[in-house]
Amino acid sequence: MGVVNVTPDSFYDGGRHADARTAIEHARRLVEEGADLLDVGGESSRPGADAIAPDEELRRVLPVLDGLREVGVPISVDTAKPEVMRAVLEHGAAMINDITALASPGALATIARSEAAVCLMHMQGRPRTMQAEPVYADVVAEVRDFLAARAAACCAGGIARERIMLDPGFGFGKTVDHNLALLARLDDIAALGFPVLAGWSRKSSLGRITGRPAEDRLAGSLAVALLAVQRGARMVRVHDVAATRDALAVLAAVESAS
Ligand code: HH2
Repeated sequence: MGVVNVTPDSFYDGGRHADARTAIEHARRLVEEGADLLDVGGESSRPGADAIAPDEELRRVLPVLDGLREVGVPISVDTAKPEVMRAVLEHGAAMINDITALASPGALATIARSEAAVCLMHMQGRPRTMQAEPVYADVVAEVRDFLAARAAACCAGGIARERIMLDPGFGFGKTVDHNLALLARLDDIAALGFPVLAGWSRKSSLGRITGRPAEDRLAGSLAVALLAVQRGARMVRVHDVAATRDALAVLAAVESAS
């Protein structure tokens, strides 16, 4: 899953493709590099980020969706707002990636009425304050139980199992130790029986581990992509598609030899 942030303030690529034309060019490049799916986002969810109005989010995202109709891969939209979901589904989005796991009133029903896929992500708190002091008794069990409950609510609300994927939400209300515990035991989340998405690309936990700024976290991001797939992730959400594909091709070659 290649990341296309149409924002001025995303933590890594904020402002790099904030207008529709450059975002579309960037998205096409990610597809040429081998992305199977694109995740278009109009609102940053980095720690400390303020929410934006639905109108502004749509102003950013809709022209990009319209420009990507013929891009050849499905488009996911990263949003938590039902009014944004409704509009992007009409503009061809095939999946909604919701960092709040369809918590907003009306969000679940909106997806149930559509044929779209949905990614349900775990987050403790909200982006403005989530990194202040995240606390868990058992992070893996709590995240697993939350995702299981949200998936069950979606199924009960009319969203077929096959349309659902789960994401533990690395970096969303989690310390480095929480993120590492979730990565080490990602197979516990995969055991719920839904495809798992993992998003570590260039995140600050990698900065804590390697001492490097976001621009220099490619090697760390590739290492985590491999580890996540080895532990059961079916999809990785990344900024660097070509390099990630190469790393995963090596992993696949080794696994088919063993
Ligand atoms: N991470 C980010 C945003 N959306 N969605 C899912 N499902 N999983 C993630 O790990 C995830 C996500 C944050 O990364 P990015 O989009 O690059 O930054 P920003 O939120 O600052 O736009």
